Amino acid sequence: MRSRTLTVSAAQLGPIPLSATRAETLARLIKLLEEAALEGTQLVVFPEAALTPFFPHWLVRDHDELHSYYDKNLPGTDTQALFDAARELQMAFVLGYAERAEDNRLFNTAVLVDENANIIHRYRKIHLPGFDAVQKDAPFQNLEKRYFEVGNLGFGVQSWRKTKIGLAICNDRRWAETYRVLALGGAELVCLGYNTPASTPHLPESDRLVDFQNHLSMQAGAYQNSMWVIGVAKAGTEEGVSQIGGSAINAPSGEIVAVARTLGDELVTTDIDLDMVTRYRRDVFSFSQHRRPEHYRSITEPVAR
Ligand code: CDV
Repeated sequence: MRSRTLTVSAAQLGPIPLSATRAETLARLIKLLEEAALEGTQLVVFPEAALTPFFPHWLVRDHDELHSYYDKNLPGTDTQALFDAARELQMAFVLGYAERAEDNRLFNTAVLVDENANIIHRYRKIHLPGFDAVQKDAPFQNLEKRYFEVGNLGFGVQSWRKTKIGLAICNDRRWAETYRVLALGGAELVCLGYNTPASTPHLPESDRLVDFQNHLSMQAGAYQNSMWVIGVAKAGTEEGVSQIGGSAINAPSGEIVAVARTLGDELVTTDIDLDMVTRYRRDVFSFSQHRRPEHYRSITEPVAR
């Protein structure tokens, strides 16, 4: 029997400066789609907030400026070209962006768009890091809790080309629950984007570990849940904040099979064998045979000695 394979690309982006027009940013994304098409890619994954600079890194005082970072209609007049290019190339993609929902609520969102440019799945970020209030003396802010609501769609799974796909966004990748809930929903491939500063103002001891912890989270999630995980960075120095790269395609074995080498726009392409998910789930990670949720409880009282 032929194994199920997909050709996938992580489309890492370098920084998006405040001075960039939407047309300039879109041209970069379309160029990556075109490169991916030459490599025979079927699914391209773009980072978190791929249409704008990562504005939670500073306090935006001006109301109009703040609201210019959110997109209400997708595709809208200034994103249509990306959807048209993808349809032309018959390429599916995952795109992270700041969403103003129908009811004007604000979310950090990712969508899965099929090769005919139809949005077939939407995820709104659940684990929002950072603060609601400005942190005085911090070299940069993380105001995600100020600018976004906690996602209200749960961790859904969508079938596309016989593959069950789940989405997550940035900080979600550090939480075991993200992968486990998606795996319990049947996800075989998790696509996520991130904007991760190279330093952590409130935990400087972790600065030397930022790249390691990025890969550790995704490799562990992939292995412990027998899934493919594609993690894609917005990298480089954006408006004074240095962000890590390291976009990686992680196998159900926990291995990184392809990784970005730069901090700029870079395409990382590989074939992924989806039957590897089935093989791992039949063996060491057969949830039905070996997982024992009925025995999982916290011991809240100290054990008498
Ligand atoms: N955009 C993010 O969610 N970034 C967080 C940082 C702030 C720690 C991350 O987990 O990478």
